[in-house]
Amino acid sequence: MSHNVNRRQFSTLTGGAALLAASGLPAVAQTPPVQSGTTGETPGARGFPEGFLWGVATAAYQIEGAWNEDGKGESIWDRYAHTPGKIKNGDTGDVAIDHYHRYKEDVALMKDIGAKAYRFSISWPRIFPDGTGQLNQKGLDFYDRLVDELKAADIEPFATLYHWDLPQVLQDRYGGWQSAETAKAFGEYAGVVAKALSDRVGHFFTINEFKQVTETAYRGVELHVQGETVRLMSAPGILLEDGPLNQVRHHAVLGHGLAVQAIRAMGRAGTKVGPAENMGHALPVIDSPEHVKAAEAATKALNIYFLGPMLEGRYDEAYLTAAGKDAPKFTDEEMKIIGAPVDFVGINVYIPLLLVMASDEPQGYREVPFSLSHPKMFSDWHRLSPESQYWAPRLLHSIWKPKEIYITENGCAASDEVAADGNIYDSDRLTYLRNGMMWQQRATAEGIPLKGSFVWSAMDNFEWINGYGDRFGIVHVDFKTQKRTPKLSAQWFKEAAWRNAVV
Ligand code: PNW
Repeated sequence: MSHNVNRRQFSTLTGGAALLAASGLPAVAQTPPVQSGTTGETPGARGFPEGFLWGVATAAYQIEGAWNEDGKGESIWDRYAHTPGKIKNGDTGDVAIDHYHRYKEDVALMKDIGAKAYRFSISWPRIFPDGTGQLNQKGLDFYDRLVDELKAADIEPFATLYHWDLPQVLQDRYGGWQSAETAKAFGEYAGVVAKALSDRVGHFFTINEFKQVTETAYRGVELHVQGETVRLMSAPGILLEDGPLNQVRHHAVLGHGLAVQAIRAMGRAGTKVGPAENMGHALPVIDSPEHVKAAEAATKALNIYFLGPMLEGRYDEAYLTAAGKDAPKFTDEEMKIIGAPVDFVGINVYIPLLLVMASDEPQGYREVPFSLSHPKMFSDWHRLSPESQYWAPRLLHSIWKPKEIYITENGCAASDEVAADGNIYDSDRLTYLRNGMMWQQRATAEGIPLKGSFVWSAMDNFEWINGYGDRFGIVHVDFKTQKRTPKLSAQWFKEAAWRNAVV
């Protein structure tokens, strides 16, 4: 039986393949052992530039568990998930996938599936249980051990400083991002982490997805997919009017800028820093100059709150005028901080917000509706758009010309049935990733400085308000036993990373 042959062939592969071999998945016999510093053959047109980083990503609250261990303070997500009715099935991140205790096994798994880089996030309340002031050394030690483990496995660490788990004390004391005090505290925390880890961590992301930190957290966001309206809310779950909400947005980009400054001041020389933003982008109906121009205008308009000010150091005049008395209050000095030069821009790419065509209207584009039958992935909100993996970096590049671009998240949830043989044949995720990477490959081939790409996610984890219902991992996690099993998509990832090409 080919199944057995593959297992036998697999066992001849060195080290890294062991876990995949144990899973007994078929059709991987040709997967060479992963050797550091070596690249596979690139099949012509589908190859990526040498050194392209094939990464996987996670975030602290979604994987770590150990929510109150080793001196960690409470975060707004601990509080939110502990509040009845907020999370599907009453799930919490108290244990999550127990990564805090299983990080060695998890790093070994990442090595097995051929990841060259790992984007993880640091839990602020582990480092500063009170938000500021007294450092919790035990919390910092965890990331120290994790980074050492990654370096030993030849996996490049990329650290996100804020992936939504604000120390609850800052929420209680200042109303969280409603106050500039939280932005200042974030800058201090960023400096301390950079000082401690930048001898080994060369890349820091400041804030993950500004929209979720601000709008979804302090207003809630409505999404319309296939005729259904989905309302998303995030911790702390506060409903603000327009003026205060704009101020929250302002404090988030201010926090980013203060963190950039602190990392430059406290980190090792050459440490790179940038945001990880879910960049709103528009797709042109057709790839022709007039429609692409329309997509540029629309994409610029979709980023007036965050990427615009961070990359230009100023707010869009039309935004300020339209907001009137609700416009954010700011100083020139703050705008300089917000616009502090970054080394790269990270973008999480999931869905296009608009489909547009050329227009003579002053705004420069006309919106075209997505049809009701436009396909979607497993998550309600997940409109299918492999081409976004090309258009998002391309539009980012044509509008703001950042030096380097990373796709900090790319992936999808899937139903992930466990087959009779114990494997997870996630054909939809595999197709999703393959097609997405085709489009990313096109971006690199056209000279867009896309340096690497992180699959969301390395492992199944706590999917915020959807709890453990939506699995995004390329490695399956049995949430009862904590057993990890690489899915079919992990084998695809391994082969693609090895070949440095779409396979
Ligand atoms: C991201 N949308 O959130 C987050 O950074 C991750 O923590 C999360 O697990 C992952 O994507 C999957 O949801 C998103 O509405 C939230 O388009 C909302 C959207 C996309 C991503």
